[in-house]
Amino acid sequence: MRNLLIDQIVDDGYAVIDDFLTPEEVSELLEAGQSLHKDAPKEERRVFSTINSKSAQSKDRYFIESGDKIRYFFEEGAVDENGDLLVDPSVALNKVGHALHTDHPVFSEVTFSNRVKEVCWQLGFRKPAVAQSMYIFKNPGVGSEVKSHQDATYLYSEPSSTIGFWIPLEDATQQNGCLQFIKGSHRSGVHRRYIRNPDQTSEELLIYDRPAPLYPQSNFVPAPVKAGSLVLIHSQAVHRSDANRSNHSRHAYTFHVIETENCDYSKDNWLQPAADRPFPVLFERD
Ligand SMILES: O=C(O)CCC(=O)C(=O)O
Repeated sequence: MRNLLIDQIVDDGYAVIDDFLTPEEVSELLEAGQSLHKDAPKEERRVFSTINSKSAQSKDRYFIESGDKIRYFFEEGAVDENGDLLVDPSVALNKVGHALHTDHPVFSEVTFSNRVKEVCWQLGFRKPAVAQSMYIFKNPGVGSEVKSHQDATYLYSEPSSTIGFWIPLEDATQQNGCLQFIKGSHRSGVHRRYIRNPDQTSEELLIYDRPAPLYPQSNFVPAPVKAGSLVLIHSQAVHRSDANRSNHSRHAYTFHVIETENCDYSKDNWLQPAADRPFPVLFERD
């Protein structure tokens, strides 16, 4: 029997499942996400930007140590040079990561749900594990662009196995910055990697191994989706999202699943499991 989900990912590099979450689940996750800012730091606010290398997280231990914690990254336009907020705290965050799937009960429940396991099963995973999770805000006014990238740049494995699960909690439209893809780009290899800097004397903890490739905007197709849909993203699919130019927020919950059987997750990746906290496994196939 043909597996339509796999066919779509093989053809396009991504697939959409409508109505993956119930409206009640969407509301619960949205409410949890909207509350996250209450625990954000009130000083030493860290900015997350995929655009401006001056404020790049690569120089920041706060980012590299966030793999097994809940940490808060602000929008560049939300914080002044003294670290003071320029906008209301409820709309100031860019994202929260990278262990909501283990450390926050609401996000944990959906990540380890039978529905997610079923999708991983359908995709042919043998021993899938969740490497990281993020709540992405893209609030109106400050929600910034996410530059073109492949997830394999950050979560490289051999063979290529990572699948991104991206769930909008509000309708994602072209106006508020839905995902955009270069269809078929997942068949073009990994274009660059973001690795732990082998030069221990450098102040930069993380570096790109090559300059960013140029992807013409005309190659991208938008993927507007309703709240509660699931977008599955092949690790080599080139994707991006625009800044939010609407009056509506575009919150999303996302996590990444890797194969842990007969697959090498690179030791150079920025995200490494702590010695006492391996990436949690969803199931093991006999
Ligand atoms: O939410 C977005 O706008 C971008 C998310 C994304 O590209 C990712 O998680 O890899």
